[in-house]
Amino acid sequence: MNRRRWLTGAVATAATALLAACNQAGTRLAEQARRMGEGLTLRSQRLFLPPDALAPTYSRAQISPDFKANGSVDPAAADYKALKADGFAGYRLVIDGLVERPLSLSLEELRTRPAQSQITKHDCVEGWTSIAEWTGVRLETLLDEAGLKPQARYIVFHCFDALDQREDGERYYESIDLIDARHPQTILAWEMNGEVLPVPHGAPLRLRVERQLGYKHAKYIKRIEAVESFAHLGGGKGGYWEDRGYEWYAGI
Ligand SMILES: Nc1nc2c(c(=O)[nH]1)N[C@H]1C(S)=C(S)[C@@H](COP(=O)(O)O)O[C@H]1N2
Ligand SMILES: [Mo]
Repeated sequence: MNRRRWLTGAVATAATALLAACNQAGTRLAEQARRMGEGLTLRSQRLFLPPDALAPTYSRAQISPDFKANGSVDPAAADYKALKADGFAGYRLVIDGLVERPLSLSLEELRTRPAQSQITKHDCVEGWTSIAEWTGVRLETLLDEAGLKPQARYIVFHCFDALDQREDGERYYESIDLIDARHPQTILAWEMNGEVLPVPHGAPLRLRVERQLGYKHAKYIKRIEAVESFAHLGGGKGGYWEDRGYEWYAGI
């Protein structure tokens, strides 16, 4: 009897402590659950989808007449404005970090690489979608030209724009793993719907990473860096919005 009472009491105490811990750490638990959810999405997509599984593509007739421009639509940064004033003639895409041969390519040079076009649906976390045709070079083509070092695990995109439009504001950045970087639909696009990529949509060069949500599709790309870890960049979470709570893996 004593033993049973002691046990009941012990269980009750443990339950109370657990509840208190739960209440106190409610947000922490929610955060862990979110992380687990993200891990599950990443792992299940990586497990069940072949690395090359393609995002759906659409017909020209399905292209949205009014593709929304979102986030930065006209970067105020001085370096960007100077390049824009000149029609991006002085633009150079830098590819460096953990590569054997760092690259610096003008738009003209980029256009000599094999280009591909794809008509895909853009899916923004804010709840809208739009379809457009994108043309550019596969990211893999450029990464192979630069030659990834064996330690390279992620590809980081450094952008010209700061969302607060301040010169010293934190510039947008994003990162993806090598599976998405080498995916056949992952391209650096310089054309949208057969026209030169417009400034609101990321001129002169933007990423299309078709199996992930809109915020992963870095616009206004200035530099591409191969890294082993993104812990040292920005807030350490791998992207501008990730540093503010969004998931790093935004698989659709
Ligand atoms: N450099 C940069 N890239 C960015 C953003 C941004 O603000 N800056 N916004 C992201 C978000 S949230 C979305 S939905 C898409 C919007 O692309 P769009 O303007 O072509 O619709 O760009 C993404 N890439
Ligand atoms: Mo978005």
